[in-house]
Amino acid sequence: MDCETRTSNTSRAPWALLQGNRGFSLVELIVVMAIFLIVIMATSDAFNTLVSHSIQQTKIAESQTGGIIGLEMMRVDLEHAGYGLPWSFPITPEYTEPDLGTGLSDASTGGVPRAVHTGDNQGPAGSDRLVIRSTVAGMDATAKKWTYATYSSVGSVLKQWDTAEDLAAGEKVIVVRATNVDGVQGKQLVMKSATEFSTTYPPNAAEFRPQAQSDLYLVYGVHPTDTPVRPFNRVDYYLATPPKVPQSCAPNTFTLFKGIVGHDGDVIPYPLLDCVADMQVIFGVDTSGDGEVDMHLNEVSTSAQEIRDQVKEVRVYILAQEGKKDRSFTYPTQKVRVGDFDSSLGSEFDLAGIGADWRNYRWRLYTVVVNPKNLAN
Ligand SMILES: [Ca+2]
Ligand SMILES: [Ca+2]
Repeated sequence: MDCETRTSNTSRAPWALLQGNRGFSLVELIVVMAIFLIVIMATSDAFNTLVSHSIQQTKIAESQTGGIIGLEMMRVDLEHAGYGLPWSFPITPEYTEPDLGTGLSDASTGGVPRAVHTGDNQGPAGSDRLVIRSTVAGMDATAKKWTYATYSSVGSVLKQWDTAEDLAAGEKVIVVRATNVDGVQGKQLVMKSATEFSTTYPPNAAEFRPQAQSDLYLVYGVHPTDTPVRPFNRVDYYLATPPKVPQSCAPNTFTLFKGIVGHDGDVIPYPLLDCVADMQVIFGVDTSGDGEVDMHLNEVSTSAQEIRDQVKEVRVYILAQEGKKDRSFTYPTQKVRVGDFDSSLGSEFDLAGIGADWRNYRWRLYTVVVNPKNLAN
């Protein structure tokens, strides 16, 4: 009995069901297929929306340089901001920087060089001037070279890469001593005197050689021939009226320049983009020390160390004309936000300042967004 009951119990449910259903009718099949189709379409729609949203968000975070090489150069210089800069001096050096705007020279105080900052709204039409310091901020190959020296009882040992990247005899270098005190890293400039803060490769003078087994001296190329007048290189990005204004540019626009601040006292300007109405810089800073940006500012602190510790993001906004004047075209808005986040950041550019025909130009906002990786290295 037990056995029979069990058999009937186990057999009844599935068998009964199967016996009752000989198959699906065509109508049922169509209905089921229709439901499947709707479900697939709904999920793929949702999926597409998700994908396009995430692509948009990535784009927002990325730079929009429109393939303009000059803006790529700016991005690269910003990425290298701070590279090779000394963080401290054993004695106050006497170095020089030309006066290119209020508060833009670190030499006036013999100060530790700031990696990146701006002359906020100091340029033409209230534009910003962007200042970048590093050893690589130059156009020549020397500025991209570096090596390190370790102690030896018979003189220092200089690392050779055995490539074209090796520093050559006669190139001008600075030497920075890497320090680590209680786990806190530092980079102190090696100096002979207040005015002798650089040397010629190879750095064989006793003052520029490691003094002990534990010493690690970093050697950075600065200039191929000129004795550096400051222990770093510097480039500025700024708007100015070029010697010959392109005819197609709207009135009251400027050219974006990269200016290499030379060691001979000259600034060599390289034009990057014509017909620019405004350039604004915004900094994303981490004031709480958790690595995440918690504040955006028009200008950063005057302390080199705070800049090194807190600047996590540099955003540059450039409003420029695209193409020629077009009588048949009407630009929709008179005021353009050259900035982000809130109205106090960047500028609200009034195109009416360009002239009566501002509507007949196509205005485009370019953005360069960089997370500088060399500030604290
Ligand atoms: Ca500004
Ligand atoms: Ca934070």
